[in-house]
Amino acid sequence: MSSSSSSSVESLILQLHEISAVKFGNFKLKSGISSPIYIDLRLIVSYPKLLRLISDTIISTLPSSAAYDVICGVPYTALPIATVISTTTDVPMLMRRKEVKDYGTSKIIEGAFSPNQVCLIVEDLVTSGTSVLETAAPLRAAGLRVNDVVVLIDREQGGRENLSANGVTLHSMIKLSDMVRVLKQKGRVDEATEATVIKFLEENKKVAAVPSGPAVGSVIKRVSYGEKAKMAKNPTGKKLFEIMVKKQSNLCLSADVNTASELLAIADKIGPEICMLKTHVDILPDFTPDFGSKLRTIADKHNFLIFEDRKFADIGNTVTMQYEGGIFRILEWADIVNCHIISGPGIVDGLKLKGLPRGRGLLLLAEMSSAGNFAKGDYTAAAVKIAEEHSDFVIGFISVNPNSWPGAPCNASFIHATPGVQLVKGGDALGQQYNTPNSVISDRGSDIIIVGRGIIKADNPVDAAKEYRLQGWNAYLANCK
Ligand code: S5P
Repeated sequence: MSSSSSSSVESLILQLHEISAVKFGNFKLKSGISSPIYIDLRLIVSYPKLLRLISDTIISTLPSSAAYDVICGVPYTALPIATVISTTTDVPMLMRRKEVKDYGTSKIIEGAFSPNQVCLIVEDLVTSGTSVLETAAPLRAAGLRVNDVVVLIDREQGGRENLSANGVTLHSMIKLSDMVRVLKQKGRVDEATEATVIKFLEENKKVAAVPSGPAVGSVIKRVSYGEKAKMAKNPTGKKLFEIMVKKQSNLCLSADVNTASELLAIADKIGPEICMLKTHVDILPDFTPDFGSKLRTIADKHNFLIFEDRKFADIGNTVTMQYEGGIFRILEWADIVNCHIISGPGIVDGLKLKGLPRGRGLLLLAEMSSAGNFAKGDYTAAAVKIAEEHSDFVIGFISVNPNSWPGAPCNASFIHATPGVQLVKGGDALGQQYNTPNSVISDRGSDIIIVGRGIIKADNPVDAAKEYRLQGWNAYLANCK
């Protein structure tokens, strides 16, 4: 770093201290740990000159290797910094939404860009790198390339390493240890405070790499998919876990498209990324009797299972006919179906009568993702009981938060598949509620993410599927050591 930039960094540190953006004491951080130093950069919007100095420092100290076409600030504190950099350098800016309300009409990334452009992420403070990764994911899913992030302050708690593991190079203007040294040199803090902060940084060099994961130390160690495969009693359940291990994918595509031909085309394109493909055949106007065998051929080619999301709900006798007969003949081609338990255990007996001899598997809807649904508490517990009584046929559950179930996690041979997944939290206009892949796999203890519109409606569904797959798999690995 040149002496002029190091003196501007020094002046930056002093000014941040003057406006109380840096405080010393005892503070509880988002991750749960207590810290002797606290940084709050939200205040900088009230100091335009300082905001300009931050932006100028960033621009002048970024190495030329960090070339970029657009910039994107991590919401919310870094947005004004990114805006000033953009207006100063004339490099266009993008904005990433934190929440998406209605997926049909709004996008996660706002602004004009073209695929393969390089996007520089701007962040105010990095601890573990969580927020940066949460911004990199939707940018990458939209087809942009993310190689670098520039951050005003690096807390030096594993962010650099975690980001690097995800292909992002961290450029920091100020390291926390340098900051406290400068403040000590300039007489702003005493020796004891400096020592406490340095000791804290030494002792907390690593914060979990997982985006928005549980606090360090509270990660629930999970049974690996390989172990689960060995424990599974049903051949389809076993096969599903084996495919997940082989393909390193816990992604299920919910192929909710308008026609059978579109479905077959997307199954072939996304097939390499998924362990399972979920269908709603009753929405396909061009369904023909050979649909099942065509989809089977694609499933065998790419090694994924077919899950018809039929949500049977009738009495045992009726569902045997619905499963086997009609124009769809689901039993012929679907490896897995699901059912509600509203009608009692007889529904499982009925489906099992037809499915078990064919080696098929069943998922019980133990919870639902939609707002105000009634599948909770005793209802969920009843689903677990029925599953345990039929573990030769029931392979697991449609669940939303299995870690919250009493006695969780229940019998590890069961699979948990969770719908309502998008790269950002939010929902649609009709009650659907979304959680992120990491929160579903890591915090909520599920095994499979079921993603529909997050992939189907993406500008580039293949890129989006790759991103979901990576996020789902990394979340699994982070919990499975
Ligand atoms: O509780 C549920 C159960 C299911 S199977 N909530 C759901 O959303 N689903 C299904 O998952 C739903 O029918 C749809 O096919 C998919 C979610 O699609 P997305 O577009 O919202 O990701």
